[in-house]
Amino acid sequence: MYKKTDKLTGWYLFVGMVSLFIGGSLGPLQKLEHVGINLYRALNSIGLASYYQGLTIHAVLNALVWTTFFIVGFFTFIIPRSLEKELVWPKVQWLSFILMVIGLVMAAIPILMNLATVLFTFYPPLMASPFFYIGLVLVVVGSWVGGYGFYATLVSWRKEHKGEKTPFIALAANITMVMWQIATLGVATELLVFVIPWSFGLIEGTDPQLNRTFFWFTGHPLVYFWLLPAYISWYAMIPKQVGGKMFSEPLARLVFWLFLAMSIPVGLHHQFVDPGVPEGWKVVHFALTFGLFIPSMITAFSVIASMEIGGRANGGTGLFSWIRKLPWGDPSFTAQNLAMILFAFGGIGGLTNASYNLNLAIHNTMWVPGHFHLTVGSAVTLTFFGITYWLVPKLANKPLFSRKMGLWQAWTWFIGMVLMSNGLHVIGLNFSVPRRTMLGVAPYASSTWQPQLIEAAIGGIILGISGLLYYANMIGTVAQKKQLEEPIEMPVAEQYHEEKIPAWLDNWKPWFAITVLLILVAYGPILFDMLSNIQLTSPGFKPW
Ligand code: HAS
Ligand code: CU
Repeated sequence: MYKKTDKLTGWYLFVGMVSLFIGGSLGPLQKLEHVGINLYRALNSIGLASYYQGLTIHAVLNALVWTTFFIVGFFTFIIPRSLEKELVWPKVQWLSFILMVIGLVMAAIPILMNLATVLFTFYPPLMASPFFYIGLVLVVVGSWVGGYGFYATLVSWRKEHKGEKTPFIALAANITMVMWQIATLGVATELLVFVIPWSFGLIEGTDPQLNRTFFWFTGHPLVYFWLLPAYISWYAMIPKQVGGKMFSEPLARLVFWLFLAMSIPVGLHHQFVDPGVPEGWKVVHFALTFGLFIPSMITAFSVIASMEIGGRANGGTGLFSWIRKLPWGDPSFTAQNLAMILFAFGGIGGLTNASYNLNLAIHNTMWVPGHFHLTVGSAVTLTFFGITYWLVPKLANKPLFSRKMGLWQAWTWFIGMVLMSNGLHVIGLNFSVPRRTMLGVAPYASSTWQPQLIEAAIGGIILGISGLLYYANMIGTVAQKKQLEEPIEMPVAEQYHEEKIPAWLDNWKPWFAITVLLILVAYGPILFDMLSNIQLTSPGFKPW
């Protein structure tokens, strides 16, 4: 069973991993540049024009491509298993993959030709080649098409299982996909209505403020699109891997519904310093962002409780000694647990960002890359690595090449990230050191920044080593001759208490209605206002 779609999952993972390899390789170079060691010159001969082109490649491939390919591939694997039913439209899933690959190639060519050095936020009035934007649109549309196949499978399952509650993993994955499809309407509007016609010269100017607002309509929920698949693993798979049980399934479902409802109407917390956005609306988004803190805290509580159940079942006692009884020799668990610990700090930093007045101190400083390397770079990426430590052996039908190497990888990622993010947070907060800047040649760069920049560079190099360990292990796994002796199954945790799932936690309608309502309240008036005062006046700029 699932043979055809498993192959597809393998392809998604392959493209995602290759992208991360290329994008990730540029990371240590950035950190070295900041301490005055410019290795970009060496790459000039192979066509890399600048630090900024490198930064665009780094962020587009890591944050947009690796994540999206991994997530759609992971869902292609977990949804059928959770429903115990093959995906109903396997050809549509393949179409999704093909569209995403065409989009990736289309976006990659202008980036590599230095025609799209606009970083991953592609803020107008920076103007890239239209093919860059069209490529991104195709990647998103491809992911939507994948989502249609998932919904069709879920609908068909529900018809066959009238009166039964949707299994948690399938429900959570579908909620994530629906959230993503609503969220991406923002960037779709930005690109299709404004930016693409403008980059083709069909309309003369664009409205940067309006475009940014549409961008962040998508940009914030994007981070939960990355995070929620990791949450699926933490909630529903990790408890099984540690010999525990899921603390409370109703609570877990509530969390996913809350993320559906609240991920989108908070985007203005990325625009606190934008002058064209009325203060009152910033306060609304600030308050909703703090509301969103609740499902994350429920997650922290539930996931730790589930692990505690496992630690105690393995003979652990005392207030904390059960932690020692967790399977620290298993790289899949260790990677994900270290990801959680880093996320606790990333999350606290997120709340700092969301606090309107504190944001004024850290916006556009190195603090922000410090924050998102703990979140997307750790909570998400290190969890995805942890998942691949069982998923790739399963797909390849071969044992993991080296558990030891996997453990070294997880710990070096953890140590590298602690050093790097600490350095970045400190200089961002204390000295307002700007992000996205070639500090190595900035005339205003101060020697007082050096200790933390060096700390961050050491962290970056350790992360580079960790990345090499990961890829060596993955290649070793796939390339070896050994076959699996015992089959690997997707870990699915049982419930701790045999709780009944209330009907309202398995019902799309009320949650969908709340989602639409919150978006209308938080974005309706402001978008109406911006559209009524639209100023399509800005020409495109290509400063690179
Ligand atoms: Fe963020 C900027 C606010 C979460 C990613 N964020 C960014 C950017 C990225 C990003 C990429 O309000 C930069 C965008 C750009 O280029 O400009 N963020 C938040 C808030 C949260 C948050 C309030 N961010 C994320 C996640 C991301 C992500 C998740 C990616 C996956 N972020 C902001 C704001 C900005 C921002 C502003 C704009 C800054 C500016 O001015 O530019 C919250 O969702 C965080 C809640 C999370 C927690 C942590 C819960 C802990 C858990 C683990 C517990 C388990 C443990 C294990 C500890 C409160 C669930 C224990 C172990 C044992 C062994 C027992
Ligand atoms: Cu955000």
